[in-house]
Amino acid sequence: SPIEKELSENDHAKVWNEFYQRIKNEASLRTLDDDKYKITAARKPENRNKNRYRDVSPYDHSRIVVEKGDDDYINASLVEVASANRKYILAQGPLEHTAGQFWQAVWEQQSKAIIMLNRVIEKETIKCHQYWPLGSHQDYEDEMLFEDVELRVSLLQEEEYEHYTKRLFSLEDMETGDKRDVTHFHYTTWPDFGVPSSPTAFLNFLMAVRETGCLESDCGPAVIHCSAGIGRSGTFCLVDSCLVQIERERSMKCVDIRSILIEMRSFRMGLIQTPDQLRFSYLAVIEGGKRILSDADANSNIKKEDAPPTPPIRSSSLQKVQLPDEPPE
Ligand code: PTR
Ligand code: PTR
Ligand code: PTR
Repeated sequence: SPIEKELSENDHAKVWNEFYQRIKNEASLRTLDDDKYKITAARKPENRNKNRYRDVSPYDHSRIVVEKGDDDYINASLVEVASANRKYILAQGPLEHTAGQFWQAVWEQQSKAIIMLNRVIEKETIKCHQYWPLGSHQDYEDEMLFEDVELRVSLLQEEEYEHYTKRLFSLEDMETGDKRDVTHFHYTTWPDFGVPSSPTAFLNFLMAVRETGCLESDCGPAVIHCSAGIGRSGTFCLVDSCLVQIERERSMKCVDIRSILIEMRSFRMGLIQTPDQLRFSYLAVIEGGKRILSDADANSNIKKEDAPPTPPIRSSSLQKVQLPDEPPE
């Protein structure tokens, strides 16, 4: 396929760096000096301390506007890939004082899942606020209140796998009593400015995310974040969108990784931060594409027996029951 050819040519000539720079330049030719790509909300004095990094801001045209309260700003962007019929919300890792707005965005946008691709501490630095409850099995509370937006987040369930942890939260609007479940998919072994340990490890994660339906267009867009919400988050969305195209075309011939990345970069800056993350995207699209096409093949003959799902390393269910005389666990 053309993408395998491009991968091996770039490998052979050792030109990933140049290849990546060219895509970046092409994307910035679009966004530079074009009035459509203004960044004003992020730079307002009252919003400056809501950005984790000074150089990573949402464009006005695609920023997520928070409806509730007077403060509508959050460092998050709606990224639309029309050719794959996908929408994603890419966000920075919440800061302590923006965690309420973050959950409010999840609530208002009707997201079914949050996909987190970083760890709270990386290279001995805090890269994201601990914005969800850790649960009583770790001697922590199993719920958190965000008074500024009147939301309660409760941890109901947790399953730990080799490369990720899956959690189930209940999100409650304390004003109305309405509740909704939100799944947390937390990939725990992807270093910043790096790549996952293998395409297979990443694809297993992506397939687990897809299985819940949270990336489909019949619910709100999933919220995807890392620390800045551009490098790892961009890689995740690029691979997913390319795989949607392969599924639809039933072929790897038509997928154009470059132009999808350029399209995505017009909704949020900086998506994919290193040449190696771009190369990894090719590897994952190729391996994932082959999996999808061979599954489709097998299904058209005889119904292939499903491989048994990998059991979690650790799993716990937290039932919060109201027992007036019992201290909480
Ligand atoms: N900003 C540079 C880049 O984009 O590659 C360099 C950089 C690399 C900055 C790593 C920070 C890095 O991670 P940490 O903040 O954890 O040292
Ligand atoms: N200026 C920051 C830096 O270079 O360290 C911004 C930044 C941080 C950019 C992390 C990307 C980062 O990676 P990710 O988007 O994967 O969290
Ligand atoms: N990590 C980056 C840095 O500090 O160098 C932050 C950054 C983010 C830089 C986006 C540039 C960005 O846009 P682009 O990737 O298109 O150059």
